[in-house]
Amino acid sequence: MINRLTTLNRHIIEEERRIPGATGQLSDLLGDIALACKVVSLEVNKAGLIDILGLTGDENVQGEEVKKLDVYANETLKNIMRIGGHACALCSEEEETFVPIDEVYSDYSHKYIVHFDPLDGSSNIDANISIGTIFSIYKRLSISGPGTIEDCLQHGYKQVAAGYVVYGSSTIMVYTAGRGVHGFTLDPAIGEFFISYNNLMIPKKSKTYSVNEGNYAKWSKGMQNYIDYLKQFDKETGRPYSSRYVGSLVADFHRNLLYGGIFLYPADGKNKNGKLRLMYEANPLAFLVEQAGGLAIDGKNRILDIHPSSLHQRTPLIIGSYEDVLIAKKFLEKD
Ligand code: AHM
Ligand code: MG
Repeated sequence: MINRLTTLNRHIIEEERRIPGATGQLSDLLGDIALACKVVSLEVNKAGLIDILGLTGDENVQGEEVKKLDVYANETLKNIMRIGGHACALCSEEEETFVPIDEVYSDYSHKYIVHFDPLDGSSNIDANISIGTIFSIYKRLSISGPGTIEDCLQHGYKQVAAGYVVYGSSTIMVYTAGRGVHGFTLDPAIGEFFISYNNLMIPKKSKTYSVNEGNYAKWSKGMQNYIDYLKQFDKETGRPYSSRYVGSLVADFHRNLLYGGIFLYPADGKNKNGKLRLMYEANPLAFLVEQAGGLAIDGKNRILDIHPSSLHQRTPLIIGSYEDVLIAKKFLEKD
């Protein structure tokens, strides 16, 4: 039974309290991320007004530079986490390399590494389509000082927490700290996230697939055969499937998490490793989906087991309902 008045902060603190020896730093860090996303949410909601109010060009009415939303989101997350003092390195899809943070900024032991995609699906902003922020948290390996590249390049299975915020018809934050997946909806009037989903589980089998089918001609035979299979009539296996593709990973993933579904961004003739990023997109969503009883693979292997060799590494991503991903794997393994 959910207590409807449970706020995100209270939930995070109660979750961490159950871990022996926990210091509360992870709770604080998740709180910092939530705060940054509230700021971003406010700005996302104002995005459409920029043209109407004549705020285009280089300066807004206060004489401040009007920043592109993805740059704004990146800076907001970086600044809030730097001041928060719990991270020793920040890795962003918008930065060329990781941003090391010195202990000088912190009264705490700044023991975490955070990877984030500040504004995923940003090409959708002008069309008022849902976009999102994705984050992933690791413990540092080094003992002290600013984080190192080795701290930043850890396997996905080492994540201690991950989540996303979707800026849609409402703003929703979904996170896991390794004990289930929980979702919270922002009440914009008071600026609080309230629990809306406790222990989310993704349906084991679905009737929906999400893929950019315009790439069909560039796919492998196995991938083409799988999508053809989903479109054939077969009552027993629930085919044909419906197709749903927003083109914002967070939005497609969130819908599939709630209703069941399989999302695919495979390798193709042009993009040998697919399009999506292992550290900023695939790993955090893979951690979430596994916690929710689903599966995430690159076609053959589990996403969380992939050895990362660079921060911006790409990977094919097949993610969603457990049984659907297993069926896709059978097709893709034949390639
Ligand atoms: P981005 O991080 O530059 O926004 O790109 C990632 C986005 C995902 O949100 C989405 O799933 C995918 O790119 C869509 O790609 P495509 O337009 O090729 O279908
Ligand atoms: Mg992205």
